[in-house]
Amino acid sequence: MPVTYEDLRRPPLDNTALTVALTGPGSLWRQIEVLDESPSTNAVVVEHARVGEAEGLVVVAEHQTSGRGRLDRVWITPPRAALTVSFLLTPKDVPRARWPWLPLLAGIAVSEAVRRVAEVDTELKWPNDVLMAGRKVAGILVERVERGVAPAAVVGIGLNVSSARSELPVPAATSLALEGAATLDRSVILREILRSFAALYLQWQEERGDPAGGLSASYVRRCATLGRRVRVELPTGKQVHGEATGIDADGHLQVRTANGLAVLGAGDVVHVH
Ligand code: BT5
Repeated sequence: MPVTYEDLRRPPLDNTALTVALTGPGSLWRQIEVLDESPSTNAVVVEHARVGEAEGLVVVAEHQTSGRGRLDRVWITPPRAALTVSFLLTPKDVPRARWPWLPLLAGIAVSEAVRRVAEVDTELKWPNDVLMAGRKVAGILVERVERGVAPAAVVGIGLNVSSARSELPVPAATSLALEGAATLDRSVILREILRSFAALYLQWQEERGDPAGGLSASYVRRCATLGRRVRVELPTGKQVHGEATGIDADGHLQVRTANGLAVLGAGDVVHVH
């Protein structure tokens, strides 16, 4: 295949280098697998989870051909222009009711990582969007796999890295390149996201899922949804209007409405201006 300018700007990920950097004694991450192409890294890791794979598997795709969003929506990224990664967790010490914190922890990890290595600020939109200048730079999808005694969670992150405006699927999307990031090195960014997530996850497990120990404050500080007037479109099709006032211990969004406090576990939030 001819080497084009595009290829040079978008070098492949090095599976061995990532493995050396991220796995080893004491690390949450046991195995890193970089696939050239995959329909969906979440689908791959869900399959592994179903057959009993242990915590700490990370699957990254250079190109995802049927990336999943929530509620049957799609996630579209060009080859090597984005990070598309999923990992397997089995949170043993955290009650199930607290698992909705997982996408929030992933959002904090992405935000911390891009701040540290790409030197840019992001805002989180509850529950699963990472925004830059009001546009979505990353999306998070957490799926739960029931498997007897040790249910698993698959956390998927899609982060637009070098995508040009014309390569983004919707006008409300952006990429690190478009927002002036200091690095577009996917390997560096991925390592930092995984390290950051592992530290947050360890703390969350140690605190048995109670976010009051500092995780809640970390999320709230970065969350653009709180204090805003919002319209939340629920999976049932209903809408809730009001002011987003807080996130509870289960990761649910609290909205003060004309009819009292609504506590929401899922939904699409629109920040109303
Ligand atoms: C999400 O869903 O934001 C979750 C996206 C998770 C993607 C990762 S990639 C690795 C792993 N493997 C997978 O198969 N999935 C995960 P949701 O909130 O439903 O947003 C989906 C909507 O975002 C779409 O309907 C589009 O409007 C928009 N969208 C699609 N591709 C996008 C992109 N590259 N950048 C920004 N927005 C996008």
